[in-house]
Amino acid sequence: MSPITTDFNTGLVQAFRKLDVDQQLALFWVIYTEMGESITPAAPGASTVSPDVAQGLFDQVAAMSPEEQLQIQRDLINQKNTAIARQYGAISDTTKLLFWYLLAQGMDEGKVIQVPQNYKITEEAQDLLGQIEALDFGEQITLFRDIVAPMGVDPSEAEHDPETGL
Ligand code: 45D
Repeated sequence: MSPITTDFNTGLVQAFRKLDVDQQLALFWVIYTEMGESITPAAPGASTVSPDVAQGLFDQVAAMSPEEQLQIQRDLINQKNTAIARQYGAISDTTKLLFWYLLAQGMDEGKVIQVPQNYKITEEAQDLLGQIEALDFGEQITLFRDIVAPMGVDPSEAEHDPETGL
């Protein structure tokens, strides 16, 4: 099933994807720091979310070294065919969002590698942040779902990667 991308944010999704991988991660982190408190993981009606699955995936990442944790996140964005990316690709879009939320919380708690203190987002990313801030909460959620949906790889469609053997 292909993700439903609403018209209002197609441009924003594309602009987000055009940033380089580290800028995408850094911007996503800034977004979390600004909206984190308004996210309620136990949101009612979140019928398509599987907390145990998101948690299981998070636990695997949390057990890795900081360098591996960063690599995993870059690989997800780059749709590299790895074991984690295949598990990620098989879960629902809202569960993917929950997984990113858990990662961000893990960063807060010192369980996941953190953004270096002096790391700056580019003017382009800053501009995009301003546009995202101008959306209402519901539109923002839809946008983030559209951003995280295609990350990872669909295990049934991924091409063989000689490097990972998958
Ligand atoms: O060294 O219906 C750099 C649910 C470079 C519930 C780096 C929800 C240099 C159900 C790359 C900067 C809660 C799921 C290092 C709804 C360098 C439901 C590292 C809503 C180390 C609606 C960068 C959920 C790193 C929502 C590690 C709205 C960056 C969730 C990592 C929103 C960034 C989640 C991360 C958001 C950002 C998560 C992990 C905004 C995560 C953001």
